[in-house]
Formats: sequence, structure tokens, C-alpha cells
Amino acid sequence: MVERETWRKSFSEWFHDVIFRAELLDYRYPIKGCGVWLPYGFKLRNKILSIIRRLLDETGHEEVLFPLLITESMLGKEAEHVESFSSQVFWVTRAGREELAEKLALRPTSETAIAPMLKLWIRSHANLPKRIYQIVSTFRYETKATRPLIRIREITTFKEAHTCHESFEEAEEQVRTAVKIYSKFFDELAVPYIISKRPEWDKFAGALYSLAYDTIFPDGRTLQIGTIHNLGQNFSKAFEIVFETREGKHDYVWQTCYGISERVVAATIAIHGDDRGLVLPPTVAPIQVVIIPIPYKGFEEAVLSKVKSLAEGLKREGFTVEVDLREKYTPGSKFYEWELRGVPVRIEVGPRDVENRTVTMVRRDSLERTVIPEDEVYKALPKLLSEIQEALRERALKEFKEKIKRFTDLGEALTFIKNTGRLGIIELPWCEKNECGIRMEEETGLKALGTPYPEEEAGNVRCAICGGEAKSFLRLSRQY
Ligand code: 5CA
Ligand code: ZN
Repeated sequence: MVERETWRKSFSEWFHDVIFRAELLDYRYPIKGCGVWLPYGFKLRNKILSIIRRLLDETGHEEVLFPLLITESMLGKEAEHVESFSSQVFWVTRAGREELAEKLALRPTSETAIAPMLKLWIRSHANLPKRIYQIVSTFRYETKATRPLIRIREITTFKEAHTCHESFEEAEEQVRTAVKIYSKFFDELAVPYIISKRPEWDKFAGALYSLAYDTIFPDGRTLQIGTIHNLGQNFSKAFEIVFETREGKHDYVWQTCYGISERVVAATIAIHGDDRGLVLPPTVAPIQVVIIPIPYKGFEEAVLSKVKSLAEGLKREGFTVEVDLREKYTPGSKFYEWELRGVPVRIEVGPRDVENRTVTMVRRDSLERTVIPEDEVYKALPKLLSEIQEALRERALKEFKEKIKRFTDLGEALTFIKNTGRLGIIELPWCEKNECGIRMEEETGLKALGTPYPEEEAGNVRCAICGGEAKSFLRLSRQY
């Protein structure tokens, strides 16, 4: 097994360090909150995006691309929305030598960019349901400390889906579909999550309610990695998106939206890593297998020719393979580098492998070595990759579950919080009154994530604050 001490104890440093040294991104760009995707990071990003694209495409979503700029009047149409985003918007006020007559916002998200076009496109129930998505940069002037991939000002990988429906019930059905899509998505990344209905005071501005996916980082803090909002008719009323119903009447469309960002890349890195660096799940690893020759005097030719034919064979079978033939590096330093970059499987070919017609396979997660006959590699590799995927999933899930604790009593919870280093999530019975929830945040010094989704009856317990009948549990954590 690989140690996870640094990863656990100084996670924040580990995270910054690994992003930089594994050459995923470079945040030395001279604007705060903006980073450069490097080739290896960009490949990882695109692998992850290809999963969400597939899941959306197969469930009736169509990919589109809207302009980056939004006029001030468009952005201002839905009152709650603009109120909540106003402190975070970047504005374009000048163009060339001229002051603009109406200033233009860089989209912080796109409801208000999309709505005026939906108004033109949707005439009748025959145009519904409508499901579109785009993957774009959005801009948020974050005032909290920025963090690589986690809190940035140019969010470069903002995947936002927007849907329109005939009825509230259909929008609710779409919310359930979105939950299925995101759950599958995170399952493929082997990233564990918990789904909560955000409390009233923390929902997306302009939504009826918000559901959120949170995961727990090695330092015990939670990260919101995805959100799903039922927007009701708030935006369609503000933008007059009206359709003719089946009965020949007119109604405003019912909308939902749901989004993720490069935080999903952050979560994939953080959840599976260890002291040697990245450990990438095979489903998203840009390189699945790296082949490294172990040259030995007199065997150079034989080793090289075996490495090359093996690489060709594996590529033909559809694996993504890297062959590290660099002469100036020792095998040891190559091992170190590909371990840092999280390649799931390393194949070593040495003189003994040539003699015995074998290959040596080393898995990145456990560093376990196995020597197998060379003609079995094509069968052994897919099996090994799926074993790695499963092992990562199991370990992550086990660690995740251990970090969620339910209490019935505030005092017990407070003692637990005081004595627990990397806290995770606690749950306390709640009457669902806002004032009690806010008091829970104050008493614990934590932030509310919301209540379990799907809804869960609290059973026969009392609100941890007022002693009244508890309707559900409130989840609380330290959040990024
Ligand atoms: N229009 C809706 C749905 S797309 C929306 O904007 N929702 S959101 O505000 O919750 O953002 C969607 C997701 O983007 C969040 O769940 C979070 O995972 C991610 N996100 C938000 N702000 C940032 C940021 N500054 N840096 C990185 N990711 C972010
Ligand atoms: Zn209460």
C-alpha cells in the first residue's frame, strides 16, 4: 500500500503541489483566479467531460453555445437572481475608444442569456420539453480566497444544462432525471457524494429549491461538486417565455437547470490521491498503461523490440498506451514520474521478461506487482483496470461513510466537533424552521448543507435547538 500521510495531514499543500508537479494546470498566470490547462490536465478534463456529454446526449439533451456577453437589462430581469450575483459580476464598460451605452456582463451563469432566446423558440407545447446544455467559461468575481480548480474567477469548465417543460410535475420529473445523470457521472469517477436539499437561505437565487452534490475532501471539508435547481416559473415570467398549452390556453414554461464545473476534476484528484501523487481512475486516465523498458547489457535490442511490439498490440486493442523510451532517465526516475501522474498500470519489460516470455504489471493504487505470460496481457489488462476502478471506488466510499455522523443531541455533537480533527459531515434533527437551522450553524460553527434527498423522515426525535418535533435532519460541515 502507498502511504497517505501527507495527503491526509497537509492536504492543501499536497493538492497545490500535485496539480503543479503532475503538470495538470499552471496558476502562475498574472490574473488572480485564472489558470492555464496544460496538455496532461487538459486531456484529463476532456476525458471527464466526455462522460457527462455521453450521459446528457443519451437522455435527450442537445449541446449548444451561447454568447459570453449579457446586457445589463437582461441580467437584471429576474430580481432575486441579479441581487445575488451583483457583487460577483465582471463588466465590460468600454469598447475601443468608446464608453458603451449599455454595459455588458461576462456571464456568471446563463439563465438570463438563454431566456430571451427560449422566448423566441418556444411557441407551443409541441416545442416542449426542451433540453439544452453548454460547456463554457463563466466568470465570477469570487471574494473568498481563490483555490485551484475549486474557487476560481474564470470557471473554464462550466457545464450548464437548461430545460423547459409544460408543467411543474414534468419539471420535477426532469429533476429526478438530472439526479440519475449526475449520480451515474460521479459513480464513473468513483467520487462518493451525498445529495442534500439546500436550506432556504442557501438556494440558487431565482430557484424554487436547489439540490446539491457534496463530497468530503481528505481534510474533512466538504466541496459542492454539482447542483440541480427547480426554477419553477420565475425566469419564464420575468422573460415572458409563454407557450400554448394542450388545452389552447397560455402558460409560462416550467424550468430546471443543473451545473458542474472543474470542481469535478478537483474531486477526482483529491479523493483518490496518495503520497506519491495522482491515482487516476481508469475510466478517466488519459494514459491507461505506461510501458517502461528495463535495459540490461546485451539485452537492449531484445527488450526494445519486445516493448515496441507490446505497445503496438495494446494500441490495436484500444488501450491508451505511453512508451517511455527516454534514454537520459533511469527506470527508477520514470517510475516516479508516471506514479506522480497517476497512470493506473505500469508494464515493465526487462531481460528476464524477454527470456521467460513474460511481462511485469504494476498497479498504481497498491503498487502490487504481477508477472504474467506475455500472451495473457490482452486479457489480464482489462481485468486489472476494472479491479483498480473497483478498489478505488470501495476505498473512497468506505472513507466517505466513516465521515458522516448522525446525532440526536446538540451537546454530543459539540463534543464530537471539538474532538474531531478532519470532521466531515454531522447530522442533527431539525424542525425545519429557518431560525433553528441558523442557530445550529452558529452553535456548531459549521455551515448547513441541507436536508437528505430523497426526503427522509426523522422518526421520533426532537429538534436539536427548540425541542419541537423534528421533520428531518440538517447536515452541517466545514465547506470549501
Ligand atoms: N445556473 C445554475 C446551474 S448551471 C448555476 O449557476 N448553479 S451554481 O451556481 O450552483 O453553479 C454550478 C456549479 O458550479 C456549482 O455546483 C459548483 O460546483 C460550481 N462552481 C460555482 N462557483 C465556482 C467557482 N468559483 N469555481 C469553480 N466552480 C464553481
Ligand atoms: Zn427547531
